[in-house]
Amino acid sequence: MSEIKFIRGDITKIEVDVIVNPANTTLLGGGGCDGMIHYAAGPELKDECRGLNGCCKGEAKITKGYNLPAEYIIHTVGPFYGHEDGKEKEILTNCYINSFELAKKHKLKSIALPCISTGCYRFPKDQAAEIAISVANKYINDLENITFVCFLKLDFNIYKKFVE
Ligand code: AR6
Repeated sequence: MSEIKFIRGDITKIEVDVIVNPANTTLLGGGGCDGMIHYAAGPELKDECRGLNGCCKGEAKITKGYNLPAEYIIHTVGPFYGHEDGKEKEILTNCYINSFELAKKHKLKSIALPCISTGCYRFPKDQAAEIAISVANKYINDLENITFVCFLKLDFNIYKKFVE
């Protein structure tokens, strides 16, 4: 049976078909989760990313996972809260939709996602979790397993609140 799970942890350690990377428009790496994913995947990831010519906000692109336990990485670019002309929610919703669509297209069954845009990009955590969960609910019949990986206890507690 399909399920949506919430765990605390480091997304670079999760064994799934695909993890989602909260990247920036260059797709060439950065800080936060993006930095950790590039570090754990190894330099070949950056080589593949160079060929992708970046990514627009709300869109998603796929690469191999290289040294990660995950087979693939879907890179998506979230909104920088307060800098998107009021389109923050729409862009974040698109990040989740396009990530799930890409996983579906590649016939991937298990996907792990971080709390996109809630770190450096400062999206309010409650609102971001609500968007993430509502989009995930629409895709759970297409994928067998959706896991939200919360690095911080604070994020984990917010997700828990939404499923109680
Ligand atoms: N596993 C799971 N979640 C993590 C991990 C990890 N290893 N590390 C951090 N998080 P952020 P953004 C959580 O800042 O807000 C980068 O420089 C973190 O606690 O990584 O989308 C990019 O290159 C937070 O909840 O991404 C962009 O420039 C969430 O991941 C920019 O930051 C997102 O935090 C993107 O900012």
